[in-house]
Order: sequence, then structure tokens, then C-alpha cells
Amino acid sequence: MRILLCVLALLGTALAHKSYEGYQVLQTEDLPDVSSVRKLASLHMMEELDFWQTPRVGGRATIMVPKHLVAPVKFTLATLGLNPTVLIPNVETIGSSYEGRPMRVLKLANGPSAKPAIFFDSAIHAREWMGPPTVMYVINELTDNLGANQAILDKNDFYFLLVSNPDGYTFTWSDDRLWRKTRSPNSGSNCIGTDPNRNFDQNWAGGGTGIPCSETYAGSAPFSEPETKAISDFIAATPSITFAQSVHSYGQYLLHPYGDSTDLPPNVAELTRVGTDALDALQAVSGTRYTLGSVANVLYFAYGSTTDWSYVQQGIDLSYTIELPGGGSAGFNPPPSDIQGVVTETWEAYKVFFQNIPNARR
Ligand code: 0X9
Ligand code: ZN
Repeated sequence: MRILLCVLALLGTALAHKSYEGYQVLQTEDLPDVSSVRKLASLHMMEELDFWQTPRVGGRATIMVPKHLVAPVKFTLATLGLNPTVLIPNVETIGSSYEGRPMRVLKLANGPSAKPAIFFDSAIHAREWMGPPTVMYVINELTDNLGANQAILDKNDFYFLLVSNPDGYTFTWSDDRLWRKTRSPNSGSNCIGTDPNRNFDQNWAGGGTGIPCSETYAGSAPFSEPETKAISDFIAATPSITFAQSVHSYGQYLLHPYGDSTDLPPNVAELTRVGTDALDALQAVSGTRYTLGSVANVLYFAYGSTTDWSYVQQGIDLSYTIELPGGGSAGFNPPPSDIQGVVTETWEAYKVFFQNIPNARR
């Protein structure tokens, strides 16, 4: 009996995910001198505080604080004259995957009042590994390198969902490097998974659902997958999001709606102008060329995608899918030495996007 209880306890520990509900990440101003660094010493020694950036002269302290300590830590930092701001208002998640993994959106914002916001998602297709480092680089620029990018965060809020398909992504590490879909079972079939980028409720299954064994199976119903349901609920509940960037690989395409028709969207001139400016900045780094256009015109028909849903159903006029580099003999699995070049050139495109964020949805 005791052994059974131990096993159950261990299982419970393994299955339970730590909740970060109400946790905040606070950031000080640049610490001007040794005495301002010393002022933080007592906080630094508190076990419950997680210093993401260690205090040093000329740098900022970035501290993750559990809910019950947010008010006293803010008070202490203010009393010490270190002017804290809230970098991440709530560290917790937007939902769970089919297998119960948490889906965490990271919010970066300078101040509590909502500004026009940018939403990034990556790895909705599990094997497209270039996406998360590309988005992580943006996060890094807006946190560790905030000094150089303060104006961007002063103007806009940011939401990042790095791993949009956590079950599939985990499976690409453990079992099958080239897995694409979710990991939910399909009744009447031995084949697992739905293509989450065919599962959104915009002309869902417009070309037919496909068969469950297909890599582009649209699922049993719109938003049948908990992952797409969580993402769409989050975007719908966050009307400040006016720009959406869905990060995929590979192909070197910058794609805008529509995927379900060769008709062009009403603001195609704006989508083309902003996209062209962004790609010019990217190409200037080391000559990488992208093709810009609507999905159905430059690629193929794709029904029920994130980007079409954001554009049509949510009125997010600047909704793009980017297909990062890879390809050739590298396929979906370019060498790690390629990552730095891709993330830095893509950041140049993103800075252009950030200068063109709409104030409101359509
Ligand atoms: O087919 C897809 O889902 C995307 N290509 S991928 O090779 N990453 O699978 C392109 C989808 C683009 N669709 C829209 N942006 N509407
Ligand atoms: Zn993809």
C-alpha cells in the first residue's frame, strides 16, 4: 500500500504543472552605481524571488515575483528609488494541449494600459523548429537588449506563443523529428493528429476535411483541437491585438490572406507595402530573398488557417504567415549554425512591421 501511495504521489508530481497565475515580472531602471545595486541585496537573497537579470551597475534588475509578494516588492523597490515597472503582468497560460501541456503566452508591456498589440505564434507545426528561436530573439531584444529598443515597447504591447503545438513539438524531440500535426486521436482511424493550421473556423474544410492520415487533415470540426481553441479564444479576448505574425518554416515566403481564394483582400495594397518594406530590410542584411503574396496565389489553397481566421473573423488587417528559410538538403532541419543568421535578419523585418502597427482592428 505504501509503495502504491508513493507511486501515485510521484505520478501526481510528474503530471502537475506549476501554476504561475498572478506572478509578475518587474524591472527596475538602469542601476546607476554600486550603492543602487547594494540596495537590492536583501531582495536578491529572498528565495521566492527569481532574478532573471542579476543586478549590476549600468544594467536593470528583472525579477519574477509570486502573486503574494507583488505589492510589497513593488513598494520596496519604489521606496529604494528604483522605479519598478511591470514587464510581464501575468506569467500564467492560455490553456492546455490535448495531452495536458500548458500553453503559455508571454506578454511584454511597458505599463498597465493596453496599447495596440502584436501577437506572434510559432511551432504550430511541430517540426518547424526555426520558429521558436526567431521569436525568442524578438523577446531577447525587448528584454535583455531593451535599452536599444525602448521606443518599440513604449508604443506597443507584445504577446508571444512560442510553442503553439506543445504535444507535437515534444514528439519531434522524443519520437519523430518530422511530426507536423497535433497528437489527438481520430475516431475510426489509427492515424493520430489534426493539422492545427487547417482547424480554424474560417472556411474550415473548404476543400474537404481530408483523411485523418493526411498531414493536412482539418479535424472533426472547427476548433476540435484544444490548442486552436485556446489560441482563438485568446486572440478574440484580446482586442488590442492588431497585428498577427504566424511563424512557420520553410520556404522564404511572406504570406497574407487569402488561403481559401485567389481573390485579393481589400487592403492588399497596405499588406504589400508593409511586407515589401519589411523584406527589403531583411534582404539588406545578407541578401536573403523572400516571395511576398497571398497564400492561394503564391503557394496553394489552405483552408481554415490561423492567418485567414485572424484577418476575416477578427478584423486583424495585418495578418501574415512567414515561412522562414531552411530547405534544400537541410529541409526542416537546418544546422544550428544557421539560426543566428536567420533570427538576426528576420529581426530587421520585424522592426519595420513594428513601425506599421494599426491602432485598431477593422
Ligand atoms: O500549409 C501550411 O499550413 C503553411 N505552410 S507549411 O509548410 N508551414 O505547412 C502555409 C499556410 C499559409 N496559410 C495562410 N497564411 N492562410
Ligand atoms: Zn507550417
